[in-house]
Amino acid sequence: MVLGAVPLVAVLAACGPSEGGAGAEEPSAAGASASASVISQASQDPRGTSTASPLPSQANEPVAPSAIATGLEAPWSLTFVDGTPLVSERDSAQILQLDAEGRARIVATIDGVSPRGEGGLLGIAAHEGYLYVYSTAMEGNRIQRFELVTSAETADIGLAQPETLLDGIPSASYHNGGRIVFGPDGMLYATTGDAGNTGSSQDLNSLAGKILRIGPDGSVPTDNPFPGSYVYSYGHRNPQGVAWDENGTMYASEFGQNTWDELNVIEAGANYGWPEVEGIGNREGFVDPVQQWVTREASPSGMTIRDGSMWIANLRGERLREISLSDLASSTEYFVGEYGRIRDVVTAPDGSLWFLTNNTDGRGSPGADDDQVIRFVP
Ligand SMILES: [Ca+2]
Repeated sequence: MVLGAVPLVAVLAACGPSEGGAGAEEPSAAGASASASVISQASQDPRGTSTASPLPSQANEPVAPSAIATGLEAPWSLTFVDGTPLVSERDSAQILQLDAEGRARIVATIDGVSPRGEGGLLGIAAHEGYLYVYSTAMEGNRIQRFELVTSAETADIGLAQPETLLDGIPSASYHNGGRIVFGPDGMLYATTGDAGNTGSSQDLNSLAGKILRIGPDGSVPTDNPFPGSYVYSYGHRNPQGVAWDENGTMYASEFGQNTWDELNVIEAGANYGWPEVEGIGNREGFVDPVQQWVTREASPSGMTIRDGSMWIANLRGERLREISLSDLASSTEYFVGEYGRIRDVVTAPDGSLWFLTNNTDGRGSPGADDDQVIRFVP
């Protein structure tokens, strides 16, 4: 564990453009990712620190996008601990704490992470004094929690010893799911991918291709839809975003294969169709998505709900998408092609939206400041 503050180093010589092959979280992407080097005007410091001003106390008025931090490597997930942002990096397996000047301090490197392809250190979620972590280990994907230890003097955040809550979730180079979010019911929800074995998604005895519901201590909740099982919903291919509205309705984003990416309303015990159906299929026994997109314009990952709308980050589609909760069948697009690939979007404690670019994940064309954390108020 490194305790000193370290400035972020811009990724100047990262990998060039490459595309996922068939079976990747995104389909073979001919023509994808045309321009990924447009950099926010707010981030000109060559050391990678940002000129973003301290956060305002409210976020009622629109604020143009500005970089909170730059020079991250394949950042995957963002969460706040008492207002302090933490970011996970997929391949370095590091948890980073961002300060108001955009500098990143290494909170911890998660032991036993085995990055390969789309696997590595993926989702993080802070909840009641713990940081929950989803990562790919040699033996599969796992969910661990670490007690958060914050220095009273420096406000530096640290992690205590890991407690493994669930392991052996099928993993592969492709389709690891990986988003973990606490629901309004106080339970931890985790998205898992089919790990390249499409038959797993319909197999209720497999944890692959599912949305799981887990007690904060790793127990199986007694009111889960399938007694004794973590499985909450099934028939998923590679879901990577979940969110709830004020009424407790749950939504999830999902990567399709070659044709349709999906937005689903998630109900306990329901079957979302994969691999029998991709997108809207009108087939009995399968719940159809409430909205679908062609994969080149989507590849949806993290999502959040703010002020009556959901916001979804899109990788190959290189855009944020806003969907009004009052009209789930239509959407509005933002920043198309401006920042490149986008992996996650969250609502900050002040009501602003923060998103993570993902041009260094092996499929993008990173600019000098990539990858970035961008803040704005719509
Ligand atoms: Ca489906």
